[in-house]
Amino acid sequence: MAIQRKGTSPATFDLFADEPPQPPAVEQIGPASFVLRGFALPLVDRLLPALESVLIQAPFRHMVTPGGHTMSVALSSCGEFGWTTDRSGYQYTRINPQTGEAWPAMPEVFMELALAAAREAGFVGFIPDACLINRYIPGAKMSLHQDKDEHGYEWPVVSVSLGLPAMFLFGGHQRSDSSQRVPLLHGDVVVWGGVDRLRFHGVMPVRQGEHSLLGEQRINFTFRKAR
Ligand code: MD6
Ligand code: FE
Repeated sequence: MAIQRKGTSPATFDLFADEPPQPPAVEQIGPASFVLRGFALPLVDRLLPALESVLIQAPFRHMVTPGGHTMSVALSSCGEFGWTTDRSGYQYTRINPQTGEAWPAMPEVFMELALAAAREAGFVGFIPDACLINRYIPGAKMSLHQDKDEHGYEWPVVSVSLGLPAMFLFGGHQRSDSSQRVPLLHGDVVVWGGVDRLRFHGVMPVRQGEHSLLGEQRINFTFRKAR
């Protein structure tokens, strides 16, 4: 007599019986905010060498906030504008203050990913002019903040997660509003805009771990239209 797996009927042959249930590829986390699960995975082979060449020209460094705190996240940028912070405030600049040179051009594969993700979330025609690159080592975090240093908010932010997992906090329009916890994995892309564009958000301290491609770190790209 054949052994029946629990829950499988003898009359049907379930092709996917051995697969764990898969979460939906697109999760909506706000009226105009979406998590595109694994969306960046097909491009990872091209993203990583492109990232390396950007980092040779504009190495990661820890910046200081206007309040005088050194960020636990290390930053770099590429594209026409780079995001910087120092004691005088946050701003987008054309020149990397660290090197005195223009920020590295946005690699084609970065642009390709940002456009495709924005389109998938309904933001057709998004052309970012800034890509902030964040590196989290275990323990690094990003406190709740709003992305509001751009000149306008008509375009979304596209955020790509690579490497170690992280718990993204997605809050409301007031700092004191409660936050949803959204786990982000290697290859996930978050797109938000419209009525959600100015919602508070942050990242909980990244947990110790080793990613097969990126080692002990999480890398995040956030694409924006700064000007
Ligand atoms: C991060 N992300 O995921 C930090 N901002 O490492 C952000 O601050 C962020 O993911 C705006 C939109 C999406 C984001
Ligand atoms: Fe942000």
